[in-house]
Amino acid sequence: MQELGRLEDLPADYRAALTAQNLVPLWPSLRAVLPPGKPGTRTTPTHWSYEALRPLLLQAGELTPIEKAERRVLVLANPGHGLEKMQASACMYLGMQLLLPKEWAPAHKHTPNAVRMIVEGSGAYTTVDGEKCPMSRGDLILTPTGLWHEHGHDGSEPVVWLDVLDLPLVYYMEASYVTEGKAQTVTAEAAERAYQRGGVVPSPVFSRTSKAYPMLRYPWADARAALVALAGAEPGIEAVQVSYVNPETGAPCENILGFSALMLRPGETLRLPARSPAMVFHQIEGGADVATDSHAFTLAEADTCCVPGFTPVTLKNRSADQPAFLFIADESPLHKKLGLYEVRT
Ligand code: GTQ
Repeated sequence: MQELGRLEDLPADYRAALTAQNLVPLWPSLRAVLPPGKPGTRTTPTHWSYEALRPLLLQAGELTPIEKAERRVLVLANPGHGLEKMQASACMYLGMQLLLPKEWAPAHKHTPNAVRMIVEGSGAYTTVDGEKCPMSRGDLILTPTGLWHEHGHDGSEPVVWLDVLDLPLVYYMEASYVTEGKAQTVTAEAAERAYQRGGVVPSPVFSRTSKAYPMLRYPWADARAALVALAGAEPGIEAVQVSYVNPETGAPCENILGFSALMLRPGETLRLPARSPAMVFHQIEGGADVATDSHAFTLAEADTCCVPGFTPVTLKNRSADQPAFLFIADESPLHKKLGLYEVRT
């Protein structure tokens, strides 16, 4: 590829004249913004050990009362982007949030979409759009763009969950903001929720819901049972994976990020081809090794890691006799909507 002229090749007075008129020559930066063959990725494969971060999160509970935090979160920041950017990847934000018994994280709504993957504890709940969603290990709870949400805790032990937001993208778009609100009136308990499963959806008097987000809580017991059943029904299937979808449309459950659960069968090694979106893996049960050509991570239960796009990944279940379960978040709905999605085999 042709080497292009550098900024230093230009006379200083010419450069100053450009700057004075808010003009920039393209050619010194052309190869940086359009690198040949494959994008440059700031996202560095990064691993966060739950065992290592947990004491620091609990310490945050002693150091900062909930009133002074609103959301008591330690952000899982990717050093490749700079920690202060609070990004796991270009479009994904990850945070570990702590709520102590009797605490309340007040109602708000915001433009970024969020989900929570519950990591430990019981007795806490998130109320989303009036629907009270109890939190147990492995549950996925959506708080999509524009829906009111608040977190409460009636139990006796600390509750921790992983927040996944498309905040970096929405912030970059200069579209990120929050609206504060009053405590919501609970209109439905998720235990009695209308949307229990895909395939059969509520349609009273033959009319279907107009809600953009009909299902807000995806209990782990259901997703796990679906994975175990899939593994049993299709022993030859390439990957035992289920996606979290909108039960009305079958589309990804949120607009920008995609979420799925993967079961690695005992002793299984799964090779994922390079795809354009970045990915996050969170270990729900068991232990998996996650490897790229440059990094290798040993995930213990509740550990989280991220991998940039355009990177083949190998996942290996370390147990020869127990399945391992991973929660996966990625940027694929965004890439597909923008026509940028690529798989390289
Ligand atoms: O729980 O609403 O990690 O608004 C970041 C922003 C969690 C939340 C985060 C938020 C929340």
